[in-house]
Amino acid sequence: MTTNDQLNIRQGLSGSSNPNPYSEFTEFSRNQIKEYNTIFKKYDVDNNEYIDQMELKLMMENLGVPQTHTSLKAMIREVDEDLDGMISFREFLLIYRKAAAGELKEGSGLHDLAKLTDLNESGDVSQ
Ligand SMILES: [Ca+2]
Ligand SMILES: [Ca+2]
Repeated sequence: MTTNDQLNIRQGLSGSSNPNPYSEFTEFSRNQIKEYNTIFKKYDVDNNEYIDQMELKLMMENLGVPQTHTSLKAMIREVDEDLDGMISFREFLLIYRKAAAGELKEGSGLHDLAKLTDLNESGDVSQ
């Protein structure tokens, strides 16, 4: 394998240009990914396929856990792998991956977000 191949593979894994959440996030069922997408779309108010800071603010208010400006920025930074300051659907799924792996701090914004939008096994919102 050449260095170039390895580079291509790495870009394929972390690139967001043509994400296929079903093959990347194999720990989630198709149903779960669909439900997460429904949640994502619900809060992507301007429909540009990114949740920006303002939309995240509204989302957290809607979930009953309003966040400060600083906290919103920190939440985005934690999953913003392409550093565009917004959360793509792929990055949105990272929140749930981190939550499942226990990587989110209890009481942090992302922890609350994942908990409040958690799905049960059939893929429905559990609350
Ligand atoms: Ca948006
Ligand atoms: Ca991003």
